[in-house]
Amino acid sequence: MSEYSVSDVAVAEYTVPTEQPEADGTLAWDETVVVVVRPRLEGGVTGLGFAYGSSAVTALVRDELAPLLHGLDCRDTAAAWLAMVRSIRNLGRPGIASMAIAAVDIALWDTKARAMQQPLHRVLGSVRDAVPVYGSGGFTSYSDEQLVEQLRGWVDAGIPRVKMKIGTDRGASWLRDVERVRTVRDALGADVELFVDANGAYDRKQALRLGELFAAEFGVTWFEEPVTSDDLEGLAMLRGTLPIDVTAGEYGYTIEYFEAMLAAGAVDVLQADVSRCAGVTEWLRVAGVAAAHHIPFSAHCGPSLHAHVAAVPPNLRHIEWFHDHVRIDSLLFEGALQPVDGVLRFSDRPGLGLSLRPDAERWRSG
Ligand code: SMN
Ligand code: MG
Repeated sequence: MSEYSVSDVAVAEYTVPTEQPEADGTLAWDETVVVVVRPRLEGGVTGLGFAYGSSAVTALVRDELAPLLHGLDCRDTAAAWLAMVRSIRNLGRPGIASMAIAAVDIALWDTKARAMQQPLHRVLGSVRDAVPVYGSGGFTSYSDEQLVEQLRGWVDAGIPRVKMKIGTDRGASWLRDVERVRTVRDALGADVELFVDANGAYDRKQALRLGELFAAEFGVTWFEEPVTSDDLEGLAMLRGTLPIDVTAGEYGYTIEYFEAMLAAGAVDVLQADVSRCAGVTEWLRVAGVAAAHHIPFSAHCGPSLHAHVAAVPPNLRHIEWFHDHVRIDSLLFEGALQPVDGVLRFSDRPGLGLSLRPDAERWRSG
């Protein structure tokens, strides 16, 4: 045992209701579950990492993964990651298991950096000292006034790119989508980069027609999940036809998933979520696979989880400043970075730089 050996792992679950019911094209929700993992070392250092998910993720972390860490050297993140992946073989890697591993892996990387008294991006070895963000929200459940107010708020705060949800009613209310995109473009002016996210709501030809319209009429430059991410052929057809970035990847949990998406020529920009694809360890590998295909890389949601790791890949384009997660960061943690002039710059705080707020207990759910 050494000062770097894990002596204990605290696991806690927090459930934070949304301010109002939210929806995109294919899902509605009114809360977010956050699973917080805090490894403590023999030398007294305590780290913090987390992932989003459900009580099933909490149970898997607490009952199956945390026990694997006892006595492990926190610097051996690759060994810990491998042990966790091997342990969940019969549970299946995608989905809950990958999210649970992510929470632990992120926490271990944070703990390692804290033990070294370094910000995580220093331990990882960054290529940039600032990471661009794009504002993301614009839920289909919003009124036009709420939609414009939210997106304009990010632009007024110096963020020159914003994303809104389309695909209303699983694509059935596409005329409403057109009017909402028109309303946003008219309100924000021509200089703002406007992204849209259909969450897989459209069929191929519908996505083709709407993508051409959004590009020609409203200067949309990013079309996320125009069809389901499972339709690699459809994504590749749209990518080959539309004059705007076709993007996907948020439902990638394994490196093989991302390679299949890239090999199919399905995206112009690959997205990956460190809280889903089994943590920092795998997210960086995925960035390398995207680079091998000469494809830009974008971090999905979780801005405080991605800030430091996003400093590393040369092919990184931006981080998603996702409304729900920005709000949760402010309610549960101290130390979350705030964008200035559309970028996140690092503090000298060790690790991810986060600490649990004393009043976070009000959201405790497990
Ligand atoms: C999204 C992310 C998280 C929750 C709901 C929807 C969306 C996005 O796909 O990319 O922001
Ligand atoms: Mg999305």
